[in-house]
Amino acid sequence: MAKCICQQKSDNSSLPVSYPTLQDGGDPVKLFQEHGYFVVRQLLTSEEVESIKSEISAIVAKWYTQWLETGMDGNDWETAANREPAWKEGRWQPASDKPADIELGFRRLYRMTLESQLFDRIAKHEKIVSTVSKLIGNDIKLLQSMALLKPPGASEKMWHQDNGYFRLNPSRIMGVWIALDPANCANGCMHILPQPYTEDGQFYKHAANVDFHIEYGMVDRPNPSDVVPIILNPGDALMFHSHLAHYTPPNNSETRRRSVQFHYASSECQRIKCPKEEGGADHGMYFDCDPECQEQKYYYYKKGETLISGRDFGEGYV
Ligand SMILES: O=C(O)CCC(=O)C(=O)O
Repeated sequence: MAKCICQQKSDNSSLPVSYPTLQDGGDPVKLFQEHGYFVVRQLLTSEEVESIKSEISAIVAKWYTQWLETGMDGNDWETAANREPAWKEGRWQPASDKPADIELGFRRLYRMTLESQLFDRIAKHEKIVSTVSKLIGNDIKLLQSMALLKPPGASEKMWHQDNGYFRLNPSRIMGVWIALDPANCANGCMHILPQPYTEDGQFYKHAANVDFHIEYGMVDRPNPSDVVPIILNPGDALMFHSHLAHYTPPNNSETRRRSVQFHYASSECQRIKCPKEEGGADHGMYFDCDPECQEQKYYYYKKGETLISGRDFGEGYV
């Protein structure tokens, strides 16, 4: 089987990859309809990137102190942070207690706009919202915000479609993934399977061990030769629709691959009803996330984090 371009080269510096890119005055709708994604170069300035990195360090330091004071259990990674790779054999094991080593122990921080005014401002950044509104309309909810820190040693993020998690309808939902460090094949850049955007986009089958949410992903991996690695510089962004299958490989390099990610949905989105709620079949330990059967546990996202613009439709909507 032909390999993904990342697997064909050992030197990541000059991969011959070009992307659909949103230039000034370009039409994001056309790019979505043709490719399902596009790149925006220098969406954030280097000052903005540096201030986000400092904010992340401050939040990690604050949370770490809180956790030391209040006791850390094995479950808080889902609500707040994913302590990987320093969470080993059921214990928190950073290289040392120095702030830099503590930060290298985290893979992901979650719901950042609730924690930080800076993240809230970036989520509402004029350059982002003006493009998002062309794609999903003017009534916009932020579903979730994340700092994806992917330190050396962090594992892969399985192939998945974001609406495989959200399970919202209509699928006017999209992700904005912004690099804070150079993101390349070696340190775990985003990999995507290009797919034109349609509102009734295809769902691939997802499955997981219900006890380990991070392993929730697509049952089948795409053909590597169809996969496009998205190599970005700090401040560059990938914008993609919520049915676009994507993945990040493990970080096998010595360098961090920090990024922030925001997911936006039309305020009109509602969660797709699960047949189980209506007395459907129980799939036991593993479950089948065909559109016909979704596990309630995965409806974390039924309420968005914050209203970005336009109307909030209230109860029953995101
Ligand atoms: O940045 C990563 O490692 C993965 C991000 C991602 O695909 C997600 O959180 O949905």
